[in-house]
Amino acid sequence: MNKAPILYFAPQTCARVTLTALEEIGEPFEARLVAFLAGEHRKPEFLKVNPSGKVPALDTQDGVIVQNGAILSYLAEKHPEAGLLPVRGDAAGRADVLTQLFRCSSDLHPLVTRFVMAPMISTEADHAPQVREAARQALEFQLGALEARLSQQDWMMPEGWSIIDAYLAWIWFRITGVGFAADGFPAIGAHFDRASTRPSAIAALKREAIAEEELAERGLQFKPPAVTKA
Ligand SMILES: N[C@@H](CCC(=O)N[C@@H](CS)C(=O)NCC(=O)O)C(=O)O
Repeated sequence: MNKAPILYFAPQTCARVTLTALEEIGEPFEARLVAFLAGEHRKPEFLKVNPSGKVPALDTQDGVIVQNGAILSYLAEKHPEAGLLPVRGDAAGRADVLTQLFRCSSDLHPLVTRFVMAPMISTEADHAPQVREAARQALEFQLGALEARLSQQDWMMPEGWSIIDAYLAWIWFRITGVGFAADGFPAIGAHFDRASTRPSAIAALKREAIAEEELAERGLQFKPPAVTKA
């Protein structure tokens, strides 16, 4: 019998995208909480799973897979019936799918980190407002292209919903949660609302809520660090 995959995750993080993918697949899996505020992501047991000390990490029958983009590509290939990514017949078409996926994981995610975690990016605490403002400007620029795209089509890929939509929804949740102004991006806002009604998205949030309860009981609930102007 195949072993059920174990997803190492933390609520509110980008592991939500993998969680959504696993819910979309609908097969049994274990969601194992990594409590950042207890430093569990730097403990030897977790570093054996992912030496980078980051979530998501997915322990599968083929070994541990890390990096959201790699995990999502792996799951899409293993479970074609789940339709996580569009299937394209040619190299350029497949590259186009990966381009949109990497936009989220490689262009936008690092900006999300700077915007949300600004006080932890510079060694100088009072640089946080400048770090956040630079990230805000870069996000505004990058999201402009996606706003134009989503003004023309409901989902990131023309074929319909894909896990890339869950990725963008997580990005939107994260940045608007700490004050990114949504006004200039009505198509992305509407996309977020659509993506959030998907049963897999709702199921992922339920799993996160259970983890949040556990963290609250342990006094380890994460709140993004405040940025105060000097
Ligand atoms: N490039 C990685 C980034 C993963 C990542 O940054 N995860 C964050 C949560 S959103 C994390 O685990 N941060 C903890 C740390 O970096 O110490 C991926 O796409 O999987």
